[in-house]
Amino acid sequence: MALAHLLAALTVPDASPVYAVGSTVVDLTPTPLKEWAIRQFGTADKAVLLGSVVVVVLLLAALAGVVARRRPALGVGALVVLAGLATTAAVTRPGAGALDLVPGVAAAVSGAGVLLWLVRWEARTAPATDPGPIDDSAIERSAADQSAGPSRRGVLLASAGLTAVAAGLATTGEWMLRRARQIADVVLPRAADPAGPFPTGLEETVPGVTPLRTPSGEFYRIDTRLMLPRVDVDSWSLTIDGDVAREVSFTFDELTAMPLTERDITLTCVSNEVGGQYVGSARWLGVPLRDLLERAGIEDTGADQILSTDVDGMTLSTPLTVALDGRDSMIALGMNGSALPLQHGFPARMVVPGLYGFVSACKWITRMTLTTYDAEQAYWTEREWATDAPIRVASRIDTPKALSRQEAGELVIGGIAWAQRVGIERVEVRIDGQAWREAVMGPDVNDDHWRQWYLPWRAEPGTHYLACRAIAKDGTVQEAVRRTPFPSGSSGIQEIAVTVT
Ligand SMILES: Nc1nc2c(c(=O)[nH]1)N[C@H]1C(S)=C(S)[C@@H](COP(=O)(O)O)O[C@H]1N2
Ligand SMILES: [Mo]
Repeated sequence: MALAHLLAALTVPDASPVYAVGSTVVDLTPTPLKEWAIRQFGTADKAVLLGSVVVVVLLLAALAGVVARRRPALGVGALVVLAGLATTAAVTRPGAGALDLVPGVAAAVSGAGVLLWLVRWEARTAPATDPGPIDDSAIERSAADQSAGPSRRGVLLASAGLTAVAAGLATTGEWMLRRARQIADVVLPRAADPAGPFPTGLEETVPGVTPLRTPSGEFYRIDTRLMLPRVDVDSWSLTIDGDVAREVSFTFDELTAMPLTERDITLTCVSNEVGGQYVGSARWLGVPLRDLLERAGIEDTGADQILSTDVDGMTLSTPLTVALDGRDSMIALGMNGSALPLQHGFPARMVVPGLYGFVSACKWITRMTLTTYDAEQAYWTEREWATDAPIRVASRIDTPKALSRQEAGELVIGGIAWAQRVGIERVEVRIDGQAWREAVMGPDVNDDHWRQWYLPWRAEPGTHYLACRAIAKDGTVQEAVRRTPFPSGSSGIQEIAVTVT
């Protein structure tokens, strides 16, 4: 297993028996059990899972060893079956190639070899029933000792030595894998089309308001993965295929060599509830989607869908029109001045202003297939979510917090509002069901970016109900009708209660 882990580090990290079996366990675990594990172990869930895989494999291998002392063929067979299962887990991953066989096969061969060697060696140390005539020459005696095979102590030493070698191999492999995951040394060129200066946000003056730009470390994260993929940027590429004039592929270096666009864009998850946290704003740096599609040639395409595939075969659908209607759709390589963090899609992801993430923001993207919605369906489409899912006009109260206690006096009600593609004109606040009052607006970064707002409030003692609604630049008023996130995004007015004392 240790040798396989090291070989995986040198070839395909995900084909390491530990990772391959771990991922398969995750995939086969029923959702309720998965959620229980995430609640129980939090961010340690990954370590607990991988640790369990190692312990279970060691126990099973020990069992195979015990069996092998009496029936070597059976013991070795059990070990080969174990390695075979890990190999199967590795090669059945989407996108797996012939190289994925290497670690598992190496585990089978080296495991079987080592076990046979240990068993044979131990068999030869079995105490001789008839020591035979004792020679009186010391030299001859020591020679006889050797031909009788090694001592039990020798077998123990050999086992300890093997364990040490294995630990060394595994540690080296793990160290190499971690090193390969470090992406800090990816440096991106400047934008040919920069975003321009970024205004100072209200967070400087209105305590409790969401900052105008979300730091990458605080950006919400939504995806189906329990373990982040480890993408080797040197072998990664992005392919455009399907209904195009010519299939094209881009390496990371080829993408960074193209003219890059930089934009401040607010992303939103369709699962965001009214007043929820699944929304974030960042400065994205990337290649315009249109430039990439033009390289593939889409003049005569009959496609209406871009089917994006990530490194693990996860698919997201995006309407082709968003690449061509002039909005700043891009394949982003950078976020807030650095390469994409691993959890936000390193090395590349799609960013489309105005569409919920599940129909646009494919992280760890490797392929864009031009096709039709009739011909092929993406992951969430198969699960009955909407295919055409523009982000609804929405606003959120950040301060004061719902159900909080405040001291009577001069308070400030503040928050954010978004209407990507159109822009936010104004926000209105309703206190205790009275008439809507206009809030003071923060800087207008661009129409694809959220806007901060606040309203000074002289709070009298008692329980108060605060609500907000956004009005977009085209006059659209945030909808009051209550919708659940499924299937095309939540709607409704957020109203919170606060106690003033
Ligand atoms: N490969 C992949 N990309 C994905 C997802 C996913 O599960 N897998 N989730 C999508 C969803 S639902 C959203 S809202 C955005 C969230 O992006 P973030 O995690 O960077 O905020 O990523 C999208 N891209
Ligand atoms: Mo989402």
